[in-house]
Amino acid sequence: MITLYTWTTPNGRKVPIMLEELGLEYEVRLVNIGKNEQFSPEYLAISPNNKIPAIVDQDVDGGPLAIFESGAILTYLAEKSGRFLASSGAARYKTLEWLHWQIGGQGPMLGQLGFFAVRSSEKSELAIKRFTEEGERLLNVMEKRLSETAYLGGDEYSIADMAAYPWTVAATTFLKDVLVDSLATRPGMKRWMKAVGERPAVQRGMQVPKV
Ligand SMILES: N[C@@H](CCC(=O)N[C@@H](CS)C(=O)NCC(=O)O)C(=O)O
Repeated sequence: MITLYTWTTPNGRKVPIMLEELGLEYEVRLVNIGKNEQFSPEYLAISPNNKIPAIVDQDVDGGPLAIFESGAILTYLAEKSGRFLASSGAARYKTLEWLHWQIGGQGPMLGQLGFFAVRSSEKSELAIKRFTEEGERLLNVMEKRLSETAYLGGDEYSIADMAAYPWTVAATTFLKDVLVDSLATRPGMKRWMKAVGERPAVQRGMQVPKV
């Protein structure tokens, strides 16, 4: 059994998508980051960086294994199951490349844009300009890739797509007034959004957690 610690944010939805794709049994523990529950000593023992998501896999030789950072969790689950990440060769490293692009680029930059342009009551023109430009640049990088390949890692749907999907949804919904016309001007991304968004496991994962 896997325990998933999560909340209703794009980072929080990557792992439930993977767990749904794999059909693994899991239980959800809510970590309400709006109430600072990510700073509780119990949660910090599992996720020392005080962010969601995290998992605890009970079924591991030597005792339960706690993992934080969504990219590490997705890689762990892919290797545990042998699915959604090639075991070697170029396909493996292309998938890891785009997974790390998402974790280090798309997620944090769109997250900062959301903070400065939408959530913050104080509006810093410079910060909004910086993160809007960076957000647009990253979506253009993604568009170029998806105009050449079916999925981010290549021909196959993978953990890189699972990481990028919830943030691309955020770019086209929560951030729609900032990143205007995200999909209208990006046909590769539009096609990919449809293909990924139509997967039943993605639809179920995007509903987790229910609050
Ligand atoms: N690189 C981390 C980012 C996780 C992250 O930023 N989580 C946010 C929610 S989307 C969070 O827990 N924020 C709480 C806080 O900053 O205190 C990952 O991919 O897991």
